[in-house]
Amino acid sequence: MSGMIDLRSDTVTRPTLAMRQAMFDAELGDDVYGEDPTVNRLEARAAELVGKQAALFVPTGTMGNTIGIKLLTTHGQEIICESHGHLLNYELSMAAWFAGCLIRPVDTADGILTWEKIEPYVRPLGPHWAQTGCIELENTHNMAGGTVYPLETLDEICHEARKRGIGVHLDGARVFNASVAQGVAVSRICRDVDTVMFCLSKGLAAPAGSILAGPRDLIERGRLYRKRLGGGMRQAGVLAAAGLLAFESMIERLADDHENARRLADFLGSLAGVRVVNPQPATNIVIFDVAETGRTAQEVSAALKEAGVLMNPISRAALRLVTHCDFASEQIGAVEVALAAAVRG
Ligand code: TLP
Repeated sequence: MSGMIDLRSDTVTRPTLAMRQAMFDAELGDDVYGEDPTVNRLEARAAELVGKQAALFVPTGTMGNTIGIKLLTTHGQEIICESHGHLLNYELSMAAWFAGCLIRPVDTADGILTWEKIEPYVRPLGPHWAQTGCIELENTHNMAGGTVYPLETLDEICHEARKRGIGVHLDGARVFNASVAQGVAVSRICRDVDTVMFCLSKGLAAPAGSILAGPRDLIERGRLYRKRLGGGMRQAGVLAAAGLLAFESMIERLADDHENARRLADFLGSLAGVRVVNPQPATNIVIFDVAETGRTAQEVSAALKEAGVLMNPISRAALRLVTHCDFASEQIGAVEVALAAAVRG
């Protein structure tokens, strides 16, 4: 919202001027015929970045996850997913609706699954059980506070899953944040997963669009699912142009967002009654609990709004703040003043 400091999400980022110019100049065609040169370039570059054979431009992260899960499962199977995962909690049960699968949630303290935690939930088909169809991982993990998978943990999960013929889908909505935080290429993070979705419209600041990438045969089937879901976007090159520019100009600067999140987490930790769930944020998300202040998260959010700062409550006790390119370090002082007053009541 204009005039406000908006920390509700990195989805609120607007395209840069250079992106708008690139959108204006984009060479276009009908993408349902495969004839939009800008979409074709975006898909090729995206596949290269994540180290997969092929990529598909989809309108949203939700559609990318929906198709990714569909490609790795058959009706009546189970999907292993961390219990605070986006797939389970924020995607209108698309895994059930479209893929016909049940999500088997696994609890963790920090959003990061390990093979040790997953293994007890892996099921063969039996007289009482649905078979595990795939494992879904979220990196970074949104509701755990932008936490990042250690590479060895990812590698072990993928290795054990592959041995058992179970696919792994990565919800990498913010995988570029993970890559910058770890100082490793996105292709290394995605090396052993079967399919990966990432968003152009979050920290990378494109106006819309996500990518689903994986083996060529799966992505070709995915193209048909995209059409079924109403995602054939015709001259989508206007959007793809912004995505292509995002790859060049918006990735390295994510480190600034991480630094701003760390500074805000430090400040929150100094406020009486506030417990920061992730006191050392690895990326751009901070979750904090205000129960001890005697105020609800909704009350704190409303008080912040009065002071010109937007943050979303994510439960009765907790709020989430997300830093991004439309939030500058010069604005941290104003946010701190608003936070101190809002939690004091
Ligand atoms: N996340 C949004 C909300 O839906 C919560 C946000 O503000 O963070 N995977 C992950 C990990 C996400 O965080 C999101 C969006 C998605 C998938 C879905 O992307 P879209 O909104 O493009 O469908």
